[in-house]
Amino acid sequence: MSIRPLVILPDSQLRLVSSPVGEITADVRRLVDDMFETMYDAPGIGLAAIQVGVPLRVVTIDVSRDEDGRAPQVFINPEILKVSDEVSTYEEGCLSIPEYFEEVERPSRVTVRYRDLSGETKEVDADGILATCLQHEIDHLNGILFIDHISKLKRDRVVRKFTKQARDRAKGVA
Ligand code: GNR
Ligand code: NI
Repeated sequence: MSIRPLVILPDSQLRLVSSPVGEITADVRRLVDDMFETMYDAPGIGLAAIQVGVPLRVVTIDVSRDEDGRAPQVFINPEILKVSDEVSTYEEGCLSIPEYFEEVERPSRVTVRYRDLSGETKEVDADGILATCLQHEIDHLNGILFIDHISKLKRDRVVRKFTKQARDRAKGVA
């Protein structure tokens, strides 16, 4: 198991549409292990494979807030089948946009079909933070970031800030 480096805004990899997983190979299982290690280390409640530079439709989530009662969940090729009309607002963050948080409105409940690590097809009805997290992660698989759901003014501001940070780091400043 290893912690993999996170892909950070404005890296264009974050705009890729990830490809479906075919067979669940040893490489896919290793990717999932490393995603959990990377996610718990960060720490975060969810991670999409593209955030570690792998453009595959793989998501890890653990919304349990308890280090001793971990509840890791893997979603391979997840698809949203149904969303509620009711919406909820959560303050979202993203490991690819460190230390930036903003409120996002999304459907309160979603039905998601996915494959688990044994390749079995499953469905889950999610609400609360799991519903929000699943939508945030499935957006990543489609090259969409939570800042795409906020105002253009706020989005342009945060993209500019991260673009400058990347430029300064490349130049060896800060
Ligand atoms: O750790 C994370 N927290 C979070 C909080 C509110 C809504 C979504 C998230 S997901 C985020 C980790 C991440 O970037 N996943 O892609
Ligand atoms: Ni994210």
